[in-house]
Amino acid sequence: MCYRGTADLTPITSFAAWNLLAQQFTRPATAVVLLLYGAHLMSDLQKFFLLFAGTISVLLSANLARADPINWVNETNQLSEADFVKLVTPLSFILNAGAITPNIDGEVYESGATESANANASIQAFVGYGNAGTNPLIDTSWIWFAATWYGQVGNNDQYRAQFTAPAYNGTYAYTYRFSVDSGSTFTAADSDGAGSNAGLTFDSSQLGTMTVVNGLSVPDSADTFALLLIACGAIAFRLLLPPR
Ligand SMILES: [Ca+2]
Ligand SMILES: [Ca+2]
Ligand SMILES: [Ca+2]
Repeated sequence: MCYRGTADLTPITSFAAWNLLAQQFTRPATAVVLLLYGAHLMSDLQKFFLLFAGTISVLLSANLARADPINWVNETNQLSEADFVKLVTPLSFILNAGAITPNIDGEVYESGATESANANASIQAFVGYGNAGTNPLIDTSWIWFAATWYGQVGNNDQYRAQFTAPAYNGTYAYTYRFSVDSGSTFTAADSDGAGSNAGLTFDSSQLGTMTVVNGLSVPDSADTFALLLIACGAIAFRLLLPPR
């Protein structure tokens, strides 16, 4: 039996239900549970507690708050900076907490790599979101989801992705990032174009806006913060918590 909740410990029957309330990453059986949380919550560590069943190790570490570092190359004019990247559509949407987003499309142009009418194996695309007003180039709490090649738009390659909305009401920023060197480096996209082509810069104020409703309220203070994670299997969570 798995549980989630705060005081009531409402039982849930599957991780699919839990997944509606938190980003869940399936891990191999017997893996440890990793609770990943934003660095801004470190001082509130004592506010968390975990309930779990089965043989699970729980690790809480500041180091775990950070995903694998992303090597951003915006405004470097390195060859590996994508020539042109853009969050195309939509630029905003409203949805329920835990719902699946609309299709989100982005485009990339890299000279010699994207022109042909197919995907280029060295190009990777991800769509991600973070708290409104944050900059994905410096905010490691952003959560990213792989996108798939969707089609050819002139010389550009178009990518498409969806993801599960977070549990907390509020506004979030989202955008694309692209790699033209098989994931070694990434170029962040914005809605009016970024990359190494002339006149393009990445602007964290030109991102998509996702508004989440009918979900959990943002805690007013650390004192009102309660249980967020209960696990009953070999899983790892990453919780994205809006700023207070
Ligand atoms: Ca380039
Ligand atoms: Ca192509
Ligand atoms: Ca721009």
